[in-house]
Amino acid sequence: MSSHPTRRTSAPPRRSWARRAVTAAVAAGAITGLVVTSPAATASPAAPASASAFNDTRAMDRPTTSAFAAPDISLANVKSHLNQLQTIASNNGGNRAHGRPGYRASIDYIKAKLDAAGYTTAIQQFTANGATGYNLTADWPGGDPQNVLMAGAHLDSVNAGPGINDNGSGSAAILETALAVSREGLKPQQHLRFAWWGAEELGILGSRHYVSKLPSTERSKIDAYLNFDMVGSPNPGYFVYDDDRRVEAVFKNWFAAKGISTEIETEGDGRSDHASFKNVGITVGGLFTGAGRTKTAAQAQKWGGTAGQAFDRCYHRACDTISNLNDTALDRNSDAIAHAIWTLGAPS
Ligand code: DTR
Ligand code: ZN
Ligand code: CA
Ligand code: ZN
Repeated sequence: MSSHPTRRTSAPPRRSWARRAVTAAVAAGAITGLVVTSPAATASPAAPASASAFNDTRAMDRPTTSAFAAPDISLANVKSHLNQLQTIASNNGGNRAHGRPGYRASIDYIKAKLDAAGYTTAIQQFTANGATGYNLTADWPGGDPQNVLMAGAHLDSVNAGPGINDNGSGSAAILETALAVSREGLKPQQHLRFAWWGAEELGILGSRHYVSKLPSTERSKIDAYLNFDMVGSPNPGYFVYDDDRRVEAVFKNWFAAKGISTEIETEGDGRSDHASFKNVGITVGGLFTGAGRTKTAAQAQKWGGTAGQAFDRCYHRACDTISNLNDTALDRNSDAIAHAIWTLGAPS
């Protein structure tokens, strides 16, 4: 989506936990995060039931060790989902756009995977530009219903093409992360909710509809919304949303531990579904590998790739196909997403 929706003028009230957590995190030098590969592996007493991951600073200070690391997200599995989305587009007029059969088929593919993995799924319908749109939510049973961690990605493409990087990449990465939660039998403190949005390319309409229909009592339960829109660009950059220092640190520290430098996402405001949540005062974060902007020489020096060329030369074009990906970037971002879910979800 390239337009910029109107944004709130007054900064919405920030959660007190965010200030406490940021203070603690900054004092600790960095958030290393608590992650666990399975409930049995939890090596420490569970945090008090009332403490959510966001205000249990002990969890955030605990070192990330192999006993707590999120599982590796299989690049092969992520690409298998992307091959399915490519096939869906190829079988439905070449795209997965809002109002077209390829979009609904994409929703049905993802929903079936999540139903089989034990998620509680729901499809929310809405109308945009005279056509029916669909949002898919998937709740992982358990966790504190008063403290929800959301991760989302828009599933629609533009009409021009299959939208494999934009945004099959984000959709497939969070799908495989959700399936990993199920395979690991994760028991997070937070209640986990994953979401796939419709009609983002028309102006973040699906996520805007979802938030507009969410009662304020439900909105207040969402501790953070993490957005993943284009995470496998062929000439990739590594950008981290800079809306919340604590959430940003979870991502930045993960990349730094792998020797990968990141930049803050500067053009992101209003440019994707996180804006729907930020506009109502919900903490947001996310990752991005770049769209139509050109990679500078300095960026090519640190990230590789081609200076003077767009991060994604096929952005919003028919050539945004299964071959329009950088596997290393897709794999790294998929693993970073899992790390964030395990860390911010703070297994109990
Ligand atoms: N809005 C996305 C592409 C996009 C452009 N800039 C940003 C920044 C952060 C996230 C996404 C984007 C789209 O075309 O779907
Ligand atoms: Zn787009
Ligand atoms: Ca991986
Ligand atoms: Zn997008």
